[in-house]
Amino acid sequence: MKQRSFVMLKPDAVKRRLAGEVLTRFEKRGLKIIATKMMIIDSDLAKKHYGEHSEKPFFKDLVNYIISGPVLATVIEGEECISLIRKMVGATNPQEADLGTIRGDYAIDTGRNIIHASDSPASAAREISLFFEDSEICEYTLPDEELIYEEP
Ligand code: IDP
Repeated sequence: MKQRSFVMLKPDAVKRRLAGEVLTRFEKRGLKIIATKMMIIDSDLAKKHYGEHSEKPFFKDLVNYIISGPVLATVIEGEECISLIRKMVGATNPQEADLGTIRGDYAIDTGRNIIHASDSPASAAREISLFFEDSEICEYTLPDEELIYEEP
């Protein structure tokens, strides 16, 4: 089933000039970028985005981290792409992330793990609508879909 995931390159990824390299991984996998924008999140949006963690001891640091510089908010589309992207991203703690995953290759600390990706269809829908208007999402067909999918 075709899905959309919300992916965000966090400020450490942008400042470390890793954003292009990470997005390239998704493109090379065959996934389709259908929206992207650089923005500096305000703390209201950060608190909404990470609302499920509001009672956690790291919440304040997490919000401060995510508003500390520009992020690249992105929507990616593809078959079953929510779990596929989570696999590509790797474990929350980069020390536990497999080599070959984004966090396993580029990050060391949980609190500087460079990327966010939706963990379920419900989170994806919520996060996409927090960050994007419908008019900012581009619907288009990739010319090589039959090379990526058995049944495009
Ligand atoms: P996820 O990003 O892999 O989905 P979540 O558990 O949803 O992981 O946590 C959201 C973000 O909060 C993590 O990506 C990480 O930046 C931060 N975080 C999670 N646990 C900790 C922690 O124990 N210390 C510091 N930051 C944490």
